[in-house]
Amino acid sequence: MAKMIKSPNIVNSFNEWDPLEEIIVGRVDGAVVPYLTREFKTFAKPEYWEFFKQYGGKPYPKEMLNKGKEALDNLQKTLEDEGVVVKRPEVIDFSKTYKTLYFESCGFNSGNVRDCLMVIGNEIIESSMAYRCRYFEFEAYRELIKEYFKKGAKWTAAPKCSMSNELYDQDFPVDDPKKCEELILSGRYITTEFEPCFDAADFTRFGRDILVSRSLVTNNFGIEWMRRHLGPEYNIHVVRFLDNSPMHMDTTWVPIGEGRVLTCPDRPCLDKHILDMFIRSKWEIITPPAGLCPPEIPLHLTSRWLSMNILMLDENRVVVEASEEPTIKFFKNLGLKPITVDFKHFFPFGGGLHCSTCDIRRKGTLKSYFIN
Ligand code: ABU
Repeated sequence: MAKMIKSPNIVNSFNEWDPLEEIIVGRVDGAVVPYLTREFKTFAKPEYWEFFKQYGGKPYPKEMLNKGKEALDNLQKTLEDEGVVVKRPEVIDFSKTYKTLYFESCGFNSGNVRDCLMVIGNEIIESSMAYRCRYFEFEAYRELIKEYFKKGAKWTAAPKCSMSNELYDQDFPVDDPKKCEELILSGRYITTEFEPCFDAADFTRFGRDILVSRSLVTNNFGIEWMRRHLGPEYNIHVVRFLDNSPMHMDTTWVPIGEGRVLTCPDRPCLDKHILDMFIRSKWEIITPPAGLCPPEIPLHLTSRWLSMNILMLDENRVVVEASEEPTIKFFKNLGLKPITVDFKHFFPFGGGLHCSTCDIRRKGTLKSYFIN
């Protein structure tokens, strides 16, 4: 085995805004369109079901793929120009059909690193995930993780989901999106509590306090696993938002520095005790303008609020999609320096600037930002 050089803090990140030194930016090379399975109907936007019916199991159309790759390369260059070290995952073959004990699927893509990996301090945690087409996505990051481990990082893989039929509510009215929305608002989801499942992007890090939402892909079992795994050093706060399609917190409640958090006006926070915690601790809760998202960009899996799916380089610099003029102006008015990047062609692959990255190292230590 190669010699292990332990450099402390090769992996080090506790929040979303400390000065960024190193990051992983995803890839869409080899991306494959997921099949429109029962459970996937609740993840994909109904207006795009036809796309998934037509292309399910096939590579993404060439032009879409090339533009998606270019968007991620643009992000890499922008970050490097700002002095950030950028690492990219391995290219893996998502077109291979795989068969587990419980299901058969093709893959998807490794563009949305934020869902798969979470960094807490010097530990990299692989999510258990909940999409069958993402079952093997962790493979794309294993070479990088092994390197970080050899240099001293901690490495944990959360319990792998079986993703058997028991994980998905077999009575969920997947063909009736309106009914699904009503059920979701009443607290019933496509994912059951059969086994722990979570996407890392449902957790938002504020030092010792971590917020998490029950979503389509993160269940209470998964949240409890994380709570026990992280132990008493961290406070895990479960928070609810008014959201009929909850999927990741990074377009809903987004910290932009110590004491400032963005709130999506379409998805207000429903928990008074959480709002009180922010207000008591003198945090400003700020509403950003609506996302424009150019109409020619198909948002197969996401909302137009990808405009607030930004990446903080530190408390002054914010990476924003170049066409989101109102958001750019909004950040300037807050006294921040927007760093713009042409990134919109990544949106069809399921995320924005925050989704497509996972910060590996930020200069900072574990702190409390709240009076609990
Ligand atoms: N993966 C983040 C997408 C969330 C949204 O649709 O707003």
